[in-house]
Amino acid sequence: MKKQLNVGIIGYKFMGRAHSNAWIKAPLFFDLPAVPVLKAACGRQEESLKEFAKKWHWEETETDWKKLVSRPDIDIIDIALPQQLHYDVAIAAAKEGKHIFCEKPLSMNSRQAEEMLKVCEDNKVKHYLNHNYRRTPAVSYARKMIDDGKIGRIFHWRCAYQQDWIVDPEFPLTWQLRKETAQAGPQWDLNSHAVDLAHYLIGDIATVSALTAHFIKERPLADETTSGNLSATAKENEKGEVTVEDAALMMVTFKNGTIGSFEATRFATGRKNRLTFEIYGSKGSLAFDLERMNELQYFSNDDEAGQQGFRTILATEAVHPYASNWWPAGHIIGYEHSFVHAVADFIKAIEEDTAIKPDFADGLKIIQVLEAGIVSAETGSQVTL
Ligand code: SOE
Repeated sequence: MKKQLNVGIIGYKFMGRAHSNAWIKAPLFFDLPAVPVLKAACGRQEESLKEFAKKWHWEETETDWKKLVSRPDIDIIDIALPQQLHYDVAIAAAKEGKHIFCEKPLSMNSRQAEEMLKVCEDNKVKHYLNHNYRRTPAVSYARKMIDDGKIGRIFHWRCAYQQDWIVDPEFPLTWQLRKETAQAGPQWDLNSHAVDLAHYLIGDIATVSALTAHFIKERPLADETTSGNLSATAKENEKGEVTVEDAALMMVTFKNGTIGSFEATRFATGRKNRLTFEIYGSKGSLAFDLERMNELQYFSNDDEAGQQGFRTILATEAVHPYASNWWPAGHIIGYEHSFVHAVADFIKAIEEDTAIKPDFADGLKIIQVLEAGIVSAETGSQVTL
C-alpha cells in the first residue's frame, strides 16, 4: 500500500474548495509516491464547516486552528485563508514540523515573510506558495521555450491583470478593501500573481516605479457572514472608508536588462479574471491570456518571410507539461487543474525531498517588489530593490 500523508486544511471558502478539489483529484490523475488523505478541515463557523467537510470528503472538523496544527497525525497544513492570517498559522505549523501548502499572497509584509521563511527552514519543512498560474501547461511550456532559446534576448514584459467586481460604488467594503485585513488592493491580490510569473519567466526585478488610483473612497459596510466569492451583501445605512487602492500600475527594470509593465485593476469593466502577458524577444515573442489558458501565442522570426505571424499553440499535447495526465490532445482543461498540478508536485517534493517552487523565499521576493511599488506610489520616486 502507498504511503499516506494526512492533510489538515484551514479555510473553507473559495480557496478551501479549490484546494479540496486538488487534494482529491491529484492521486486520481497523477502517479504519486504518497496519497494525500483529507483528514481534517478547520474553520470558525461550525455548522457551515461541517457542511463543507461532508461535501468535500474531509474526515473530521476542528474549530480551533491551533489544535489542528498541533495534532501529531497531521503531516501537511493547507493554509486556504486570507493573507492576514497566514503568518500566525505558518509559523505555528512549521514549529510543529508540518509541511505547508499556502495560498497567495504570502503575507502582509516582508518582515512577516522573512520570518515565515526562516522558521520553515529552521524546522526543515517544505513550504509551497500557491501561485498556481505557473502550473498551467501553456505557461510552463512558455518557460521551456524561453529556456530553449526560442525567444532570444527578452526586451519587453507587458502584463495586465484585470477584474471588475467592485466597479459598482455600492459594492460593500469587504475585507479585501481594507488595509488592516488585506494590506493593499490589486497590488497585493493580483500583482502578486503577475510578479510571480515575471520572476518565473523573465527573472529578478531591479527597480520599480508605480502609481495607484483610488476611484471610490467610501462604501457600504459589508455583512461578512453572507459575503462569498468576490460577492457580498451590504449592511444598511452604514458606510466606511476604502483604505486600499483600486488600481496599481508598475514600471520595472529587470536585472537582466528587460523592461516591463504591470497593470492590476478591479475597475476594468467587463473583464472578469483576465491576466494577460506579452514577451517580446530578439528571436520571437509569446503572449498568454488566462481566460484562454490552454493557448499560447507564438511568433518566430525563423518562420519563412511572407508566412510569418502569431500562431496559436494549443498546449494540450503530451509534450506540454501536465497535459498527458488529463485527456487526449485537444481536450482542454481549466482553472482548477492548475491547483491539482500544484498538489501533485508538492507531494512529490515531500516524498522525494526535492525543492518545490514557488516557495516562501520566492514569496518574500514577490512581497518585496509589491512593497517597493507601494513606496514608489507614495513617494513618487523609483525604488531600487
Ligand atoms: C480575487 O481577486 C482572486 O480570487 C484572487 O485572489 C485569486 O488569486 C485569483 O486567482 C482570482 O481572483
